[in-house]
Amino acid sequence: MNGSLTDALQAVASRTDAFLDRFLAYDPGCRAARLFEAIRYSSLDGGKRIRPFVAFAFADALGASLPDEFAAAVELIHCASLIHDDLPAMDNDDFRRGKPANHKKFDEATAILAGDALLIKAFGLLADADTEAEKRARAASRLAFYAGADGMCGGQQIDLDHTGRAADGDVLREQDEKKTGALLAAAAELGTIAGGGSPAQMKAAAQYGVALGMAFQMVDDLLDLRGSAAAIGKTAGKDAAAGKATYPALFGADETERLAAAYSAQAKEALDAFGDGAKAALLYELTDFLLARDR
Ligand code: GRG
Repeated sequence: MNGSLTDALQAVASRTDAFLDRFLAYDPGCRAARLFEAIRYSSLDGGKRIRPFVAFAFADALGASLPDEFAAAVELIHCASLIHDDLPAMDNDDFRRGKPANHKKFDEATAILAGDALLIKAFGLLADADTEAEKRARAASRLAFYAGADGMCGGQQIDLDHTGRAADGDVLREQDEKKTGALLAAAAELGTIAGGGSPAQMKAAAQYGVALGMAFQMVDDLLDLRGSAAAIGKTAGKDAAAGKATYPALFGADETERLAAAYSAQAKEALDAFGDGAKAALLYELTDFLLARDR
């Protein structure tokens, strides 16, 4: 990946879109066409593709290429989580990525199935990835760990359990390390696996992902507080209305900004394990970019 960060992000987004467009092709005449349509609706067109970018960039930092399947698998899990997150039983949001949420465009049962199918497709991709069997198995194992009850699903449970109830900073930290940080850590680890990274680099990749996720979530909270729905692509001001514990509510907006910057710096420190910094330059830049984002 050469050129500026925005060019590199665009390149990964286009590459991921093209790969998923082929991978998710289907016969419109088949009886389950509505399910495929719902799957494509929430997987193509609209995401920033940050997780694929992180996976590609870690492989790149190790001088290796990443199988497209690794990047796509993490992104499909992310897409599945967004579909399920928007359901009435979860976060109950009518909009996502600037358009009606999956269950609004289709229906709840179809949205549940689309999320289910995407999760399964993600692991199918890893099993079939164009790389050595040992790397495929390790990638599947790490993604399962980070997406499941020890990671993202666990974080979502903590979130649900504390909605409308008091939550302190420790609760919020564990919630977001898991809910948002875990999948970014998975992306970083999968890139490191593809690049043949050392155990120390695997650990550093996880630290980068989790710290980036914490900063990301804090910025998300600030955007929810200050942003317009048009800018963030989903309902703004929803956290307060839903009685969610957020960093600005707990610590104030200024302190949340300071904490987000501190996590961002922590993510950069983890990159020391990847040499003098030149090879991981885009990963440094990504931390600043996400800190300053407005959508
Ligand atoms: C289906 C595996 C699975 C899990 C279900 C619903 C759920 C458990 C978890 C939800 C986790 C969740 C929605 C975390 C928030 C993560 C987050 C900050 C999303 C926004 O990410 P962006 O900004 O989105 O990268 P785009 O749209 O750009 O892809």
